[in-house]
Amino acid sequence: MSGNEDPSDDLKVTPPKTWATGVPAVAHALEYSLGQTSPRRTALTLLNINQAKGIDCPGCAWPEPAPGKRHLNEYCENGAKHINDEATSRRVTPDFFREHSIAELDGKSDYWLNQQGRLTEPMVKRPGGTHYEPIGWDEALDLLAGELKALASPDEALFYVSGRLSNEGAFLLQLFARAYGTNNLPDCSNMCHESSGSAMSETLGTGKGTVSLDDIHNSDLIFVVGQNPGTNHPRMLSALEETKRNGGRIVAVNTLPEAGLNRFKHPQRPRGVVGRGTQIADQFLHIRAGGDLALFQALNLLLLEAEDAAPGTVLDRSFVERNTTGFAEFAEHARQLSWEHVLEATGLSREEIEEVHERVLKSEKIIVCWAMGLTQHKHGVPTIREIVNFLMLRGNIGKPGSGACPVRGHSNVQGDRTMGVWERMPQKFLDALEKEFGFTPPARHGLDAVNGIRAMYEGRAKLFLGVAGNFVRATPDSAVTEEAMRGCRLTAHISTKLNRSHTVCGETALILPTLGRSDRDFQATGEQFITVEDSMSEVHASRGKLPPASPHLLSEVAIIGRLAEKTLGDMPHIPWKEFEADYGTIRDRISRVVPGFEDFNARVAVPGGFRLPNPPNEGVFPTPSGKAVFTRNDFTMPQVPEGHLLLQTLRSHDQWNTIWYAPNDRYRGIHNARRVVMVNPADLDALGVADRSTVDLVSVWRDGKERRAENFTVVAYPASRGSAAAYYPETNVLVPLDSVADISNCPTSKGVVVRLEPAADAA
Ligand SMILES: Nc1nc2c(c(=O)[nH]1)N[C@H]1C(S)=C(S)[C@@H](COP(=O)(O)OP(=O)(O)OC[C@H]3O[C@@H](n4cnc5c(=O)[nH]c(N)nc54)[C@H](O)[C@@H]3O)O[C@H]1N2
Ligand SMILES: Nc1nc2c(c(=O)[nH]1)N[C@H]1C(S)=C(S)[C@@H](COP(=O)(O)OP(=O)(O)OC[C@H]3O[C@@H](n4cnc5c(=O)[nH]c(N)nc54)[C@H](O)[C@@H]3O)O[C@H]1N2
Ligand code: SF4
Ligand SMILES: [Mo]
Repeated sequence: MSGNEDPSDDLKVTPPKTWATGVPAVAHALEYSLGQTSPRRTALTLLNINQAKGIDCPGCAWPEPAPGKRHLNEYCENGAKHINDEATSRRVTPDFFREHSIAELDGKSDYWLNQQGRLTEPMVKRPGGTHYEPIGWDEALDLLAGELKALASPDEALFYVSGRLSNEGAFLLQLFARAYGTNNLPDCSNMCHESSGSAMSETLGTGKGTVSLDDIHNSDLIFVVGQNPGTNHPRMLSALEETKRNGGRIVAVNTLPEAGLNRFKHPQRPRGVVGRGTQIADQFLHIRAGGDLALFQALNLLLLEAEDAAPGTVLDRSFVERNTTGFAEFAEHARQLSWEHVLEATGLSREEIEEVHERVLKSEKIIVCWAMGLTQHKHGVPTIREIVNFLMLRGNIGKPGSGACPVRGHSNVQGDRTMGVWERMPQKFLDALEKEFGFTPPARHGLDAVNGIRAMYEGRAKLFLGVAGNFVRATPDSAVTEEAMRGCRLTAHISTKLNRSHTVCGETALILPTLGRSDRDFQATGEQFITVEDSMSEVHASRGKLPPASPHLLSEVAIIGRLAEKTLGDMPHIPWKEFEADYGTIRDRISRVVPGFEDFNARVAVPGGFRLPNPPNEGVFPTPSGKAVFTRNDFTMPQVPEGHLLLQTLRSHDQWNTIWYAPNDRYRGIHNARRVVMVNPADLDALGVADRSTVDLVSVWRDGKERRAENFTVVAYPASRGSAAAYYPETNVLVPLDSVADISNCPTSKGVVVRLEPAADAA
């Protein structure tokens, strides 16, 4: 496919696949990689990806097996595509920006922007300018520092971080923001696993999962809820295959019958190439959108009743008594659940739920994994709290083979939080920063992503610096966000590739191009490596292997450090230059500020790195009471008016978040198109909408404002009744900024009430 043209919109639909991965997947990855760069560079990235001395996959946060147990090809199709999208030989030069005005670039698709290649030199758009122009690093950072110093208050600036940033970069960015005077550190987690963090911190005293890869392999029963691992965490399927080999069972809960939850063919095993593969899910619950709270409430009720019938045999009384509070209140509340409500909310039969219950009773070691299908609902936090209740009832926290497993998205999204990128870091962390660096960080909480957009929209925030993401496309209510960004005095992005956040920009705008994971990183004291933390709290090194994409690139650490120095001068005394010259000196500071990182440099030098302590696994629950907390969660389910559907906005197989690589979603049988909405045929009948007709998606929200995404082709698809699915970011325009999850403030990207209207030009 040519990099300069959008693939044509020529929808072809084939039956959804019933198995995932295998040889075709490897072929697809190679095809994309070779379209981006040479066979030699492709081989270099692929042989190094996820190896102990190699490059940490810049894709998702799924962990690698221990060093001795790694396969020579320890990557999946999407990891391979992802790293070679970064290792591309294509380049965006100053000439490119001379040829294309910003308005022209803004008219291009996300695909086109990404396909232009790696950014090579810093660029500026001056006030009133129509084009980006080249600018030297010093001048660019002086300009940015000057604007930061000119703000009336540090709280007028926002520092957005996405989970691609390294631990070292993230630590420096939060240090800079706090030394400058603000906790305005919105991050991609705000739109991702924030609901998991809120629910787990309250109940277990930690926002992180309690499970290791060994636990996954050795569990009796694993729930995979609201997650599409075949596309989004493909190597998780190898882990689940091992669970099955060890005799474990899998229950998948989803609104779509995702291919990876069904049969899996391991691409690196002969059986995966020619055989039928492994049946992953032993039971599939085709749940209604947002029905998961009701499902776990029902399972909890069944456990309480089973304990009544055979006292002392079902619940782990000793765990409950020793480690938890609130059991009696929880149990009393749980017993009031109405089965009628459960069946309505879940769309499941009582027999299906009882079958799951029987599996639970037979299993000592249980894990629940989940992702965006839970977190991005209005009641995401209570749903996850109810899952914690479920796990605690049978003592499945802190026991090998069991636990809570929020499966993270970006490769270092968990690490960025550990490093202090959060608008609400606890006072203890701020105190440790103060002790180490000798300044007092601001105590008032900062702005998260949604509140940050509001602040820009209302003129309370005027300067936006984004690192390693694409804020304009990742955020809800695109029209509002775009206006908010355009209203800023200055927007700046530290990025590897061109994206919409560069074309929707403030009065002044900066593109600050940087090294990616695959690039070698040379500094004054020699070659550097960075570190990351995966979804299971394993911290390890990542070393780039390719020559930098351009001689003009600076590392993220260098850009942040130089900007900090220019903004803060020598007040406070933070040795930014020393940090840039030797990243080991940053790790020394981290080891003194962040608990669990003691002796960081020595421990990360060991191949495979180290695992951070996980308090619940040691029987420690850092909640105010020192105990894990049972919660009472009121039954609730999405309310969808007659004639409407609950839309989820999700990822296709050929995309990485806001960037799509090809207009295909192979496992779901969607080819050559992205403006597609998948709806159950029975719902189409009821709504009088024809399969393959063209519709506008119109979202309905209490502000009465019309939000419309035009010209989507309807595809009859086995989505659960009452729901619809369409790809993000095209559908972000439909997600109202005020439509957020209770408590976590995460946009409800999986719960948008829409109606389908015949498209104007189709009528
Ligand atoms: N290839 C690829 N890999 C990725 C990414 C990518 O864009 N591309 N993104 C990364 C990131 S940042 C993240 S956060 C993860 C996201 O990983 P996922 O959470 O798997 O991503 P989504 O595509 O949003 O899929 C949500 C899943 O939840 C299901 N679902 C939706 N609503 C409900 C519900 O109400 N109940 C239940 N039970 N299921 C529901 C959907 O059908 C779908 O299977 O992936 C990471 N990995
Ligand atoms: N409607 C809807 N909205 C969603 C979601 C959804 O499911 N539905 N999901 C949400 C979720 S889970 C997430 S995590 C967010 C994702 O939001 P983001 O993380 O902000 O978006 P990405 O698409 O991952 O960012 C891609 C850009 O990162 C830059 N980049 C890539 N690698 C590097 C690097 O090594 N260094 C630097 N400095 N830059 C780099 C490139 O310029 C690239 O264009 O979107 C959220 N938005
Ligand atoms: S599963 Fe995730 S981390 Fe592993 S290779 Fe695939 S994209 Fe990379
Ligand atoms: Mo994410």
